[in-house]
Amino acid sequence: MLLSVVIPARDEQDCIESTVRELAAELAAANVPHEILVVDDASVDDTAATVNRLTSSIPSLRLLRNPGPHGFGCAVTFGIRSSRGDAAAVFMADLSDSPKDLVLYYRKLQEGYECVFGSRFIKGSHLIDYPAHKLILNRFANRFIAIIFGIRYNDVTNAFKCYRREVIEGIEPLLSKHYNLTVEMPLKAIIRGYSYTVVPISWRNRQTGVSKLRLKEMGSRYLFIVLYLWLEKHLSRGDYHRSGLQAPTREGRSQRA
Ligand SMILES: Nc1nc2c(ncn2[C@@H]2O[C@H](COP(=O)(O)OP(=O)(O)O)[C@@H](O)[C@H]2O)c(=O)[nH]1
Ligand SMILES: [Mg+2]
Repeated sequence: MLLSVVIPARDEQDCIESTVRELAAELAAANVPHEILVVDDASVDDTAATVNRLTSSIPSLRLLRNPGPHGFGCAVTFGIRSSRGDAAAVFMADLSDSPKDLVLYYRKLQEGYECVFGSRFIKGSHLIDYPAHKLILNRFANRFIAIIFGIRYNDVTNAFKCYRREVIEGIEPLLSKHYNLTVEMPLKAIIRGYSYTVVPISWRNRQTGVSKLRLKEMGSRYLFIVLYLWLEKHLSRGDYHRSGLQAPTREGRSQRA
């Protein structure tokens, strides 16, 4: 099973090399067949040149350039659609996520799960230097999502997750152009009926560079996608569920096709 690791990167020249090297080494040591796709998104620094240089020594590495429109969601979607793996994981360029946890994700896929989601807020997880204001907003947003969707999973908003190919195809079309994609992908997979498991993961704040997340610009976009998916779950009568169409019968009632 080939694993595609999609890394969106904008202006990450100071960390992209160590991220790619650590990731490639860990996956190789664990014998995980993989490709690493760094999606550069109009970086104005040396991100693309650095990745380009690394491709000669790391054969599993590919540099993709998102032609635009730009944004986190557009870049990840472009990377996922260009990937060739039987499964794809989204991984951050700033090495906030742990390559060891990605190996754990892969093992869970091998057990048969269709999605593997990490949580930074369960027994066994580690959280290092999470900014306090983000943590408060994060816990509020995840609580809200868990309540309105009736799920127990408490870290929907984190991007670092893994999906089998059938899930990636089943959650199209992806609508989010920005960070709200981090919520669209897992929530859609859940409400469309794909199986998932949750494992404890570690997360540490970036050591170099600056955060690109602008919460003020993203708040309404997060709410848009959450409400959109809530409407899909409650009003679409299963039209987008993996189990297929609910064809209307002559009496006007629905039945599973
Ligand atoms: N391709 C692309 N990547 C982005 C964009 N914005 C952020 N990223 C990447 O998304 C990841 C998470 O961004 P980051 O700034 O660390 O957000 P934070 O961890 O929430 O503070 C990093 O790998 C960034 O390089 C973008 O517009 N395009
Ligand atoms: Mg980060």
